[in-house]
Amino acid sequence: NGIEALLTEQDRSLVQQLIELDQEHLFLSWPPPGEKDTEKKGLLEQLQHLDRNYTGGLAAYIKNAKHLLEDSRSGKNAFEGFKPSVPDGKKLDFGSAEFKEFEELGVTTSKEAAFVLVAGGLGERLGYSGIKVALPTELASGKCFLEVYIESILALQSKAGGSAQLPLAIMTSGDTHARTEKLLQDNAYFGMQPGQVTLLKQEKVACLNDVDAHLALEKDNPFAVQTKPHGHGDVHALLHTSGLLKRWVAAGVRWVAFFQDTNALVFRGLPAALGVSARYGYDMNSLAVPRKAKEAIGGIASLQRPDGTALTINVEYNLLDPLLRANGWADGDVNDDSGYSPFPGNINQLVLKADSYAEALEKTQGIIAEFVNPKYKDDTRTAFKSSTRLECMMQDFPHGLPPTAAVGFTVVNQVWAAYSPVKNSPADAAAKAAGGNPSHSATSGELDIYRTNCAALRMAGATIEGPEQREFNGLTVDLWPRVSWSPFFAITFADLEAKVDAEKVRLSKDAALVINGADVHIKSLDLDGALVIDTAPEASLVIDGLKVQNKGWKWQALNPNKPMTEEQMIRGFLVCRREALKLEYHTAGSYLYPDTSDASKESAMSGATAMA
Ligand code: UGB
Repeated sequence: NGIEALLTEQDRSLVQQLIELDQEHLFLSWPPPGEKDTEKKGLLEQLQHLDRNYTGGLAAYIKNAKHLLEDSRSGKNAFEGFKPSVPDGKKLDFGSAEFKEFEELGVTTSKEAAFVLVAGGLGERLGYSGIKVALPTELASGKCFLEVYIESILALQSKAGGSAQLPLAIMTSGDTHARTEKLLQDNAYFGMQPGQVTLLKQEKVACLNDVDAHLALEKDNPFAVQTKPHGHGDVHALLHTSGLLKRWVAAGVRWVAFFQDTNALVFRGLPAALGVSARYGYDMNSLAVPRKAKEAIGGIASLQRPDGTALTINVEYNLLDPLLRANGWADGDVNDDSGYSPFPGNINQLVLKADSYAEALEKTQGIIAEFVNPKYKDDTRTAFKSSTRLECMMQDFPHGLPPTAAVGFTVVNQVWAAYSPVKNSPADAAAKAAGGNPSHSATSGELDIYRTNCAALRMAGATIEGPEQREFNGLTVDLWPRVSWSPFFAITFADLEAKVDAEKVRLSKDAALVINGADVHIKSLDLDGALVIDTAPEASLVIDGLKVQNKGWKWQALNPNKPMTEEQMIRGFLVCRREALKLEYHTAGSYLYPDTSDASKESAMSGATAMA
């Protein structure tokens, strides 16, 4: 039916291969030569594209799929014969002496670190139409996730000193690539050198119609194969096939730190995790959180294989309960006396040792532990409700490591301090909260930043009033004073303690404090209202004896009858900015505020404005 005439040499070999792999159905409905040739060409191009973007090509994809679909059909359990136990790792109290010690070690370690942000997912679950990294982390400063991440890396870079530029790779997808690139370009890469950032775009993979791994054509278009995302595990193959990881290792990178798209607090825990990796030489270290039993995050477990070797790995939440029950944990996935599951919660924030990582990718070509999760029509497990595809998860990387590898975790015991992602829509968040689980919503994501900052200030000795209990989007939440500081001001506890004489700081429960500047020292401050400090990198500001009382900023629940933005809607509040004192110093110099000396009164006062 006209296929011969259309084929290039390359097409010919791919089509031949596909026919040998029992995929003739892709071409059987083609009309005679001369009809629908453009559409036929389109399908051939798409097949070439799918072939190029999977390690080993479509032939390897179909072979892997047949194997995994057979395992799934026969009900083979991926963890069959594995005996779970609670793994070893480091548990740290946020702000403790030990935490600070690891944090400082992590700062030194970060000189040889590269960073990877996985940001290929869209915010469908969240009910947000934009890319998630463009969402504001909190409304006090209005900084978006990507800005906070990049500033955190730059803050670590400037603490490391020298001219080294810490590299950042961002995994995007067809859904997020163009908008991520534009966000970076429109904002001058948030201060990074453009060459410091590499975008790696993940491609979708072909869908499968049945247990024999026949590729699925679109329902309304027989000239297009259905495709779906392959999962965040693609990051490993992309770092390998792009050659980026090898270039990093050659340039002296020793650690690779991974993080997700909407966790503004990740850099509160990541330096300490880098320190733990360096101290214990972990090939893989998961920054983890205490996990509530049955919560929809995976549990990190140590699994003894039938051959006696052990594998420390995340067990996804739907598999943990049956695995535990099959191994003598009569009640399965339940909390222990601490009120949490004994298995630390995986949050996909990983620190990998670069050389063993590169070695593992060389061996596996970056294809690590794929799985398939078809929804079967009935118990015969032969037909699917809808097409499926192979998937992979970044946290499954230990499957690529030798049994001798050192795999550990770093738990920050205070669950709100290092993990509060923005994942769920208001309705889903309310349901999670009702079930006693963290809501992981835009509301909690913002309020946990204030809570963590207030906790850090309190630990340093400040008087922080509050919190006030409020209700937003049906969630009952603690609203702490709205404190936000730039990573350049403080990326570690030691920075905070060096810059704030906390015992002489008091914030009222309604205070809002935004610090946007590196060289700012607060010697004494009494704040009841809003204060915004904005200084250029060359300006040094000391605040001493400042008492602020103004109408401030109010976090107001939304009125459902009034227009609202998507960013406000997913939070359930808006900020009514009534009055603030704004201290702005945009030119080089040393400033004191308030400055009561006659000589500098004029220049100091010119930096301060009351904002309506
Ligand atoms: N992502 C991609 O970059 N590409 C993809 O194809 C898919 C996602 P989700 P998920 O922290 O609570 C994970 O969708 O997969 C990016 C862990 O598996 O937010 O449901 C995406 O942009 C789980 O064990 O999470 O669950 C985002 O940055 C638990 O740790 C990241 O991957 C859970 O996260 C995660 O994607 C959690």
